[in-house]
Amino acid sequence: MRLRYSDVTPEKLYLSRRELMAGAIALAAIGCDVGAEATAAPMPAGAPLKATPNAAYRVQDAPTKFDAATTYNNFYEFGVNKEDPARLGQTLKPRPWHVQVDGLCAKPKTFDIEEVLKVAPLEERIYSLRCVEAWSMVIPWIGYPLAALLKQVEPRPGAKYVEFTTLKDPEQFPGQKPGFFGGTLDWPYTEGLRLDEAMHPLTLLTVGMYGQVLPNQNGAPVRVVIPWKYGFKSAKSIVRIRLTDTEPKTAWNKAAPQEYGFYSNVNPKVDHPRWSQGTERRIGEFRRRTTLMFNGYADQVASLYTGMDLKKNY
Ligand SMILES: Nc1nc2c(c(=O)[nH]1)N[C@H]1C(S)=C(S)[C@@H](COP(=O)(O)O)O[C@H]1N2
Ligand SMILES: [Mo]
Repeated sequence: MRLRYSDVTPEKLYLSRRELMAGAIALAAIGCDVGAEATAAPMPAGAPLKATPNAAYRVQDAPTKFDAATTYNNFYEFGVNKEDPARLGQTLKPRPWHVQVDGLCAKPKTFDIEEVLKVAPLEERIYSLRCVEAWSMVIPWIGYPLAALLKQVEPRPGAKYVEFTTLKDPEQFPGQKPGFFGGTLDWPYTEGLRLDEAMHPLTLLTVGMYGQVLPNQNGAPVRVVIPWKYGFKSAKSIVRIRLTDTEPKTAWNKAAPQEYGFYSNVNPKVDHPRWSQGTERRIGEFRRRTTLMFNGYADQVASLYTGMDLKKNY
């Protein structure tokens, strides 16, 4: 059975807790215990999360329906189909949770997730997420610049890259069990950015969306969102952030190097070997939109790549 949250229109993004509980009860009533399970945990998915809207960072397009943003997901730890993460996501336990921040830094530290939430004021930013599969969504994320967390550990001058690692635990992520489809990706999922990309003010350490705690299927309890790069750079359910002098290996690059490079900037001029990247389908729409260079953030980020051949560094 496919898990469905109650339908939410873009004009009505901010569900009250009462409405969410009603949704959970409705799910329980149709024989699905996911809602009940989630409400038993501390900081359950669906709990309201306060954040100050940051008007400097909001795309003008209408946000994607909450229902679509939480039922059409890529999260291979739960399966390869878009509906798998919502259907199977309840096995992930986002509390207790720790994030180890280490590597080339003066003050390596393991943060409890409650500490992570308090490193900087939570902001709401409306970014689009453009998947390499040529679809996109517009999502009101909640978080703060990753730079704020990285500054706390004091990166050393030799640090040139940041590696993100997702939790590896087949008990929580059925997709990591051998025989499920264990051969698809090399677990744990890892991703990486150059340090200047990681420190860029657009790079958001993300703990919520749509006014609430991040649902499991969207990468609870903490993920990154890098709005000018394809969605797969935005690693979910992060347990480690490591500063390094060497370009980190990334899960998709290891799986298919000719299709997924390290940089993975949204670039309509560089086709995926199997399809065009020139257009995209916004989830909830039928027409195709023209994909913009750097997903519309060229003014802010193009200077990071001065002198680089972005066809070679795809
Ligand atoms: N750990 C992990 N992170 C991941 C993925 C994944 O499979 N595992 N999929 C990526 C891809 S391909 C996309 S498009 C986005 C989807 O994020 P969303 O489900 O919140 O829209 O998550 C990215 N982060
Ligand atoms: Mo993606």
